[in-house]
Amino acid sequence: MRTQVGIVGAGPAGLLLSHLLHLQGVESVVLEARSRQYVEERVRAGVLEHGTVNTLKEAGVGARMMRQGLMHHGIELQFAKRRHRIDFQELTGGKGVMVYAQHEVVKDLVEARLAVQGQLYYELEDVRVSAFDGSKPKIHFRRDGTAQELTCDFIAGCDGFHGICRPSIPARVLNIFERVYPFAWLGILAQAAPSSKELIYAYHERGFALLSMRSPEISRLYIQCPPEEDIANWPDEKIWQELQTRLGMDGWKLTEGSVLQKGITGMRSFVVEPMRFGSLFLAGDSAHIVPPTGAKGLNLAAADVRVLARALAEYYSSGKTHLLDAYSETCLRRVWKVQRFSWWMTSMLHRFAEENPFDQRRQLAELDYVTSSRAASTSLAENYVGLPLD
Ligand code: RFL
Ligand code: PHB
Repeated sequence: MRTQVGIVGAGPAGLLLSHLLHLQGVESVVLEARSRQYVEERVRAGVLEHGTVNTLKEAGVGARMMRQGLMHHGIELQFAKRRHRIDFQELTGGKGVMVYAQHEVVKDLVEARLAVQGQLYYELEDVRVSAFDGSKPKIHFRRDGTAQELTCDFIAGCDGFHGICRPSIPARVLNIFERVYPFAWLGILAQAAPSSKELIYAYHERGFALLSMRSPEISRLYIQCPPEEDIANWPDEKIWQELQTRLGMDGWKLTEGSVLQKGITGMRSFVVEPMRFGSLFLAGDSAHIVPPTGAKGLNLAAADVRVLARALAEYYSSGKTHLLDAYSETCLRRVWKVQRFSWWMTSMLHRFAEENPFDQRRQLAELDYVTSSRAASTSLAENYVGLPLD
């Protein structure tokens, strides 16, 4: 097999890249290890930045999102038994975010690729990349037990944090920046009408909690828990009780319902530099991870592939490589600002094992400042709805 751009991974980064390339007349093949059903049902992110929404709309894959997604113009920060609204619309000149599940974005992109006979291959084994320091890189894999090869001009490593592309680059040329947090999130998806119109980020003495949602019937809720926690120790009743304690207010109770799905996710900040080696370009979670507190991972993946699609289109139309050469630097400028925001939100809202009463007072003062100063609220709002894309 041969194509122009070989894409490893059919998550949001790989699929959006393939679609954006198609719109600009560049051919690609997407190679995925898991099944289509698994990828389309994987419960993950839910908040799309203003710019991500526009990217999807402009690319012609936003119709269902615009019908079924929930447009939000603010969030609530809860601490010391009070809620404070951050009004995005007012603070950012009318911007907001879209609450629309990542797996729905994935379904929309798969449909758009298949509608034009886009080449997506699932359930591949032993995916490997080679010769990406030369001019004819290859992706090797087994399909239905048969070894195959894809020859391409470029490889896009969109295979997530645990993928094979990043580890294929010689370690000596990579710089890794990392912070692992001493806590995790226990998340549930519940058949329960969201108890609030907007997301609630709560700082509580027992730990962070988040109320989010997927639809008018489905709630998505998280609580901070120890990183080594076993989900078996958390029967549904105990989860609801902890959510009620952390999110509850006088005269306000969370609506409960049956738990459809639950899981625990560790929290880390991670960046690899550079995001390119030879003809292999890393995009999305394969190059960086943020803790979910800022709702940024999917948005950062979308921002990377926008830059990459434009650079590849420029190369194929003019032969110029300046945008490809600038890819890593262009992306990393945004990546680090988003890392800063995600780290800051995480540090402000969670309880840390090693903290002392000084740190707790400082966190409360920070929340008080953020919710009472227009300058500080504006900073949160402009980061949350998304920094400008170009
Ligand atoms: P993905 O989605 O991990 O996709 C990578 C794909 O590559 C495949 N793969 C391989 N394919 C072929 N060969 C191999 N050897 C392969 N190895 C792996 C995988 O099967 C997969 O299909 O990465 P991508 O595309 O970069 O997308 C990144 C996002 O998924 C991620 O950043 C977000 O989900 C993070 N995130 C959130 N981001 C937001 O913007 N807003 C949110 O509200 C938000 N909430 C979250 C989140 C992530 C969470 N978890 C579970 C990590 C909430 C949670 C709980
Ligand atoms: C979610 O709905 O899954 C979600 C929302 C906001 C976050 C993280 C996750 O910060």
